Amino acid sequence: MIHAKQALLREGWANNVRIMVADGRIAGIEPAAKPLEGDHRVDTLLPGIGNLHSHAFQRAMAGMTERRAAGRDSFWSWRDLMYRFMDRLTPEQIEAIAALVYMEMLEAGYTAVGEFHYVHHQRGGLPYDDPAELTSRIYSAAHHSGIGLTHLPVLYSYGGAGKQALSEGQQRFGNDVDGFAGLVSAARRGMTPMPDDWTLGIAPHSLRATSPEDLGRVLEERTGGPVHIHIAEQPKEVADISDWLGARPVEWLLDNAAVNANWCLIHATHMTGAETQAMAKSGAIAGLCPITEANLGDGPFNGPGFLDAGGAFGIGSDSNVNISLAEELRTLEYSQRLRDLARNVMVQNSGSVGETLFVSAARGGALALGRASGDIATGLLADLVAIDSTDPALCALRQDQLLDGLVFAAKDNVVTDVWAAGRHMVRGGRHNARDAIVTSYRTAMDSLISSL
Ligand code: NGQ
Ligand code: ZN
Repeated sequence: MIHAKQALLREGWANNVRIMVADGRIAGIEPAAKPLEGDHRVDTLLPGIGNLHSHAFQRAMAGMTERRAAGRDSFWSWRDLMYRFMDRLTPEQIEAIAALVYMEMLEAGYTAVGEFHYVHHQRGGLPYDDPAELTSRIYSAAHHSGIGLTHLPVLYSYGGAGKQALSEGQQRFGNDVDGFAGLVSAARRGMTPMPDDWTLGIAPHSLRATSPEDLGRVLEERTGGPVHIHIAEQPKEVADISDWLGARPVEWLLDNAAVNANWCLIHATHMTGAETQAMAKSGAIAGLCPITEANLGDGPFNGPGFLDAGGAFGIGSDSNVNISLAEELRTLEYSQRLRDLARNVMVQNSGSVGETLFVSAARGGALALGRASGDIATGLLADLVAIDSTDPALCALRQDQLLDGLVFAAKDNVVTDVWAAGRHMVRGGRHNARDAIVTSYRTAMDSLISSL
């Protein structure tokens, strides 16, 4: 049992709340209750947020691509460096990095992650003896960390729009539709002994890395679970897809696939007004990754247009250059303010920006991850985050200002406790297995750096 001085329930704030947890789910909620002996007592309880988009391995190159070379650096020059970095990674290193990443996510208040997993093969493109070797490594890391996993094996068949061959740097990603089907089956088998709250989806990497025929086949063969795809992140991608398919990426996808609330469109940065409205109407979740989008120079999302059309969104840490839930939400709002020369943009009509962002991202993230969570409500998974409202950054705030404080004024160290499907992984702001995970990570980094 958990007792919270205050909790943000589906219906809104409540005081002195006891939460019953059984089999990883919220079994009962009792407001205006006294704590009983044995209860785990926290200050403020919030729904946990699902981080809907991660490439875990990229965490280990954070800080390595922020140095200007001659000429103009761009998303595409960053991508070349990322390919070179990725090329040497061993399965052991990939596991150690992912464990660190998932631990950091939990400590930041994320309770689940959508791992958009596309490094499948050995250097040069030869499959491992077990073609799902690297999927197993992600599973081990996630299991060790306790995070809720939505695993998204990626179909990456071509090097660029128009079925270009994979480049040298992309050999480790490549699968045709049959290879991909084998990988998904293996990923499904591998998930059997894993926690019940885990889910499997699929992820055609992007329109440029697949083809209309291949995409049609994988969608036909899919047996459920969410579908994630990168889309319209960069102007060049929009131009390449338009030249090839005769329509802009979001426009093409909405016209050619049965896009609905099982879909998560990652980035969706460069859309026309009409695309923005059509995407919102489709029910697809916008998978926004504001820190990475800023880091890579992608551009700001059309927040006001999407919200006006009733669109749903969640957040992802994507390249994992910095894992911070509050900063992710803050960057989203600030990107809008900087573009629009306005304040308090990501909320329709009136109300708290921080609370709106937090609640929307919790619900949108759960939808995108195919996870029965996103609120504190009976029957949902016990994905819960406790923060300390007595922290100096928050102590002067009223209840209805608290999440504005969390998003705009506090550091992630206000997070005290985190439960993922009832697994109590963070206490006193520290992950239970922090020391072991950090030690393995350092060992992995030593071996990696000496191999470069
Ligand atoms: C990714 N990153 O999948 O990690 C991509 C780059 C690619 C972003 N789109 C890789 N931010 O495009 O091949
Ligand atoms: Zn991505």
